Parts: sequence; C-alpha cells; structure tokens
Amino acid sequence: MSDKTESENFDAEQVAGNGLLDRRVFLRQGGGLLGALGAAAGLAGYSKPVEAETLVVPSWTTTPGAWVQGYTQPSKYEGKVVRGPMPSNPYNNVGPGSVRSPLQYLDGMITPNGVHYERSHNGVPDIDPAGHRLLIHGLVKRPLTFTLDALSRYPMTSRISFVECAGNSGGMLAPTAADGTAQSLHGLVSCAEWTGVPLAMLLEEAGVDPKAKWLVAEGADAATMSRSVPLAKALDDALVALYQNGERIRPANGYPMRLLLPGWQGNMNVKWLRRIKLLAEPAMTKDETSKYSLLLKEGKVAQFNFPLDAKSVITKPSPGVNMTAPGLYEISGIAWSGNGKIAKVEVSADGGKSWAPAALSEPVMSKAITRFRIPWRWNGGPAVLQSRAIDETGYVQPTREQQIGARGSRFQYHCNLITSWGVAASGEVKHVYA
Ligand SMILES: Nc1nc2c(c(=O)[nH]1)N[C@H]1C(S)=C(S)[C@@H](COP(=O)(O)O)O[C@H]1N2
Ligand SMILES: [Mo]
Repeated sequence: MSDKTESENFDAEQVAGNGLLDRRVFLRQGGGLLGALGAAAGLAGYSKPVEAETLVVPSWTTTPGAWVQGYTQPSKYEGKVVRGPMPSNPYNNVGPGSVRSPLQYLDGMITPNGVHYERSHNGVPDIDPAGHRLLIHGLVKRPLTFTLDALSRYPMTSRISFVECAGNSGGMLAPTAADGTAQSLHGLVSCAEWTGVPLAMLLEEAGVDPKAKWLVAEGADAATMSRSVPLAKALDDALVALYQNGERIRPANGYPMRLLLPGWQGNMNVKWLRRIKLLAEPAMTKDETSKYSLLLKEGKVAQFNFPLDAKSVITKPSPGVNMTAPGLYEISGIAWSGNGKIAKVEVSADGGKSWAPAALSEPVMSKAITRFRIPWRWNGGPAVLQSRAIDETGYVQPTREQQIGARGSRFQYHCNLITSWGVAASGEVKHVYA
C-alpha cells in the first residue's frame, strides 16, 4: 500500500493519446512538482529558463501614473477583447442585431459586462427607469405594478447563471466546417452574477389563482418580445434581475430589469421586462410559434424546448489563439448545462479516439459556466482537440454524427455537438470536422 495521497500518486505520463497529461498535476504546488512533470514529459516545463537576465526599469516605473477615474475601462492594449463580429448595418443603427462574446480571450467563469453577448430583436430601448413599470396580472388575486424603486425594497437574491441564445452554435450544422473562432461559432453564451427579486416572491404577493399554469412575459422594447413560461419554472428559480455582476444591468442586456430563467433558452430571458400575465395555457405568441421550434427528421417539429443541454468548447488553444513551440501547455475551456451542474469534462487530443478527464475549476455551480483545464504536452505534430461535457443528470454531449443522426441537420436551434479544433504542425488552430 502506498502512503501517498491521491494527488501525490499521480502519473505525469500521458493519460490519453497524443500528449494529454494527468489533470491532478494542478492539485500539486511548487516548482519541484512542475519539474517532475517536465522531466516525465521530457521537457523543461511550461517555459524555458533564462540566463540571469537584467530586469530593465521601464519608463512607467520612473514617472507617476495617471489620475483616478470615476469608471475605469480595460487596458488600451486589450482592444481585441471586444464583442463581434459586428453586424453589417442595413437598418441605419437601429433594429435587429446580435453580437458575440470573445470567448477565446476570456478566462474564469464570469463574462465582463462590456462583452456579454447580445441579441436584440429590435434594438436597445432607451428606458428612463422613472417611467418604467412592471405589471403582474391575469390569473392573480391582486394585480400589481412595480416601479424600480418599489422592487428595490424587496429582499434580493444573487445567482451565477449563463444565458445562451437558442441559435448559438447553429453554424456547426454547415456541411463543411466553417472557418470560425470560439467567438464566431459559440459566442452567443455568457455568464454573469445576476441579482434581483425572486419571481416567486412577487407572484406570492399577487396571489396565484390555482387555474394558472403558465405566464407570458413581455418586454418593453419595440420587438415586444413575449414568451410563455410554465408557472413551475417561475416558482422554482426565476429572478426579476436588476443587477449584472454587481452593477445595474447594462441597457443592452435589459436595463432596468430582465427575466432570468436559469438554464433555459436565451430568448425566454425577456429583457426590459414590463409585464407578466398568468394564464391557464401558453399564449402562443409570435416569438414562440414563428421561431424557436426544432425541425426534426420526417417533418416532425419540437416546440417549447426550454432547458439547454450540456455543451463545452475549448477556448485555449482555439482559432486565433494558436500554439507556438512544442512543449507543455494548458488546454482550457468552458462547459455549461441548463439541467444542473457540470459533473465532468473529458478532453481528446486525437480526434476522439481517447479521452482524459479535465480538472474543473471551482466553483462548479448549477446552470453556470464551468471552467475546465488539462495539461497537454504538444509534440509539435498535428492534433485534433475536442471536449465533451457530462452533466449531473448523466447526459453526455453528443458527437456531430450522433446529433445529426438523431435530429437530422435542419434543427437550427439547441445545437450542442462536440467541436473539433485541428492543430497544424505550424501551431495554427482551425475549426475542422473530425
Ligand atoms: N425584450 C426582449 N427580450 C429579449 C430579446 C429581445 O430582443 N427583446 N432577445 C432575446 C434573445 S433571442 C436572447 S438570446 C437573449 C439575449 O440576452 P442578452 O442580449 O442579454 O445576451 O435575450 C432575450 N430577451
Ligand atoms: Mo436568442
């Protein structure tokens, strides 16, 4: 019997094909252990040592810095970390648009507010909070309206939750692999800490009529986005969110209030929320009949697809975040599930022939983005990197063949098949079909 702890007892040799190493290296601290990993991998480690280099004194160390600001901005050197691709503008700066999060330049689990993805069906309304009202009516004992001030008196709840557009990753259904990035292929997902009033609390105050089984939520924008939500979800974990990562929700994301339905398709998370009407049946609004149904095989259609199934994508490396010299790297990416916590993420470096479990960065939270990481010894040869998420329900993210086999290729929404990044000997990373 070994008296080593599990973390000491790891094998720094590869645990799956083409150089994937044991994730437990992350549990071990200190250069000696990294050295051991490097030795086992036949390399110096993550970087090459330098000969006693002179640390130069740069100009910014010898002059006073800039004055304080009321609201800071990212470093001017981080100009590439922006939402995109910017849509062409056929409507003169108004109307429908969407713009994606730069997933490949972010780390951790939280999306900064300035780069949260956005999908707005008829532009961003300029809402003066003093003139905004939220009405709760329909099958309730007492219809109520709330000002922002009135809502702000209620006890607040915070939860970290992803929001993902039902159309995210739809480009993965193209017959040949689109030349895209993590941002352009999968950037209609973001994750923030949302703070607001549980919808259940407001409904309790209004008094739910036992005949009510659904509600319809409506936005105050010129799209009057309207979606039907089962009452059970509203009473479970729905939030009337007022804050996003600690500050008031950004106008693009629903200022001054939005409906947050953790884990459910983005479209139902009605922004600029102004009305909740309780109903016995779904309202069959324009937004849930003309769109958001999945066209399946043999002419079948699936309507009301609410939770988003488990998905993952490697962000480092990925197209635009290329490899340099052979050696040790960390592969990292994001995984999420609308059905609960991420239980496991597996990574392959040989196009799905063999898999190794990645480490999950804490905190791992239900219906939130979870960061995964695994060490990789790149031998400088071609590789195909993939990740597959498994959630706490046991659901496994499907391959392209499995998903298209089950649904056909015209379903358009809720595409969550496994992404493959091809790494060339030059270090360049490209989207490929494995
Ligand atoms: N009122 C209103 N709510 C809306 C939308 C809209 O256009 N109007 N877009 C929906 C869609 S399609 C998505 S994917 C999410 C996007 O949320 P975000 O822009 O905060 O990322 O909001 C949803 N809520
Ligand atoms: Mo969406």
